[in-house]
Amino acid sequence: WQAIENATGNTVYSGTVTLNSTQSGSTYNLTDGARGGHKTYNLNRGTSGTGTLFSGPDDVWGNGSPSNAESAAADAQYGAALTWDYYKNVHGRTGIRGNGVGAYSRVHYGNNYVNAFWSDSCFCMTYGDGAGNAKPLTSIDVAAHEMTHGLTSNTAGLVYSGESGGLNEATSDIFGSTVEFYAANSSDVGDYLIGEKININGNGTPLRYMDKPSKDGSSKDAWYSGIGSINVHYSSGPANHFFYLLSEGSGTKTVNGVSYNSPTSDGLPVTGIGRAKAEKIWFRALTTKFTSTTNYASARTGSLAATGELYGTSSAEYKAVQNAWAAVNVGA
Ligand code: ASN
Ligand code: ZN
Ligand code: CA
Repeated sequence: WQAIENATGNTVYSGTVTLNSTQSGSTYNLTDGARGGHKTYNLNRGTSGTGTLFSGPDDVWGNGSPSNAESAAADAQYGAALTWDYYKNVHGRTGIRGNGVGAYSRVHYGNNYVNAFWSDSCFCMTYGDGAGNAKPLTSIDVAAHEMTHGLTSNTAGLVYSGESGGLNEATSDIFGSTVEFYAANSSDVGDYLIGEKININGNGTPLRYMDKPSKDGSSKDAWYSGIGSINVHYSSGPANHFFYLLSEGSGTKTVNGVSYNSPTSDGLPVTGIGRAKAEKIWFRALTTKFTSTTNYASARTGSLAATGELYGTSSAEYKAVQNAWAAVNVGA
């Protein structure tokens, strides 16, 4: 076979994109030879096994409509490629395990399945097609969220319950958003919302909001004693909120046309240091400070240690990390 680097993907969410494929005789396969051999398979509504590798006589994948089985595959392959590129180019990590080996994606899982998930056992991501008005779960932020669960498993190993579970979920939302910003194509300008394109609620609202997590009706804006006993997708709130505040600061702000209004639990303003520094801090904390049992208090000390190494303990960045944690009620 030979690697082809100008395949066309007509995605559901990201418009027309360039993908990589491989060619074997007259057949093209959705295999990305430049990114660890990452592949996308069709489960064709099944719920087990690997499915069938997307392949065909032309190198055009999908037509943009979810009714074409290849369209969601193009999104999944694109999201995985962007996530690979983001970790490699921004954080110097090649592949989820840092060893250059790709994972794989499975699309069209089950019937009316409104979720997506990472599995450590298959080292793969799986996407449902949604139900009712909900669309395939293959937007970039969701793809990067799921793939980041693989990264977390292979680094800090944050246990998926209690406060560490909330931090695990927040890590996936944080990098889900930063990958979306990294994509920067005309369809994906980047925001601090999760799942705004998949219509998971049926009314066009996102799944989660990082500027003010409680906007979803369930997530918490700030830490409290006992937050470790709620669903990890809601106890993620304070860390998502921390990351937004650290990046953009408190109060009102418009980024890429999206308006945010981020409160602080201590009533004191936070001045943001920009997403480029905030993502460096969180990645360094995740990969060198956090452990399986890290809770909110130790996420604070771990992120401060990472910040001290990157920018010094007398830096404006260090002060901003202290202030952003205080603003979500995680104190000294
Ligand atoms: N999509 C969900 C998540 O990544 C699946 C789950 O609950 N594990 O968190
Ligand atoms: Zn998750
Ligand atoms: Ca988003």
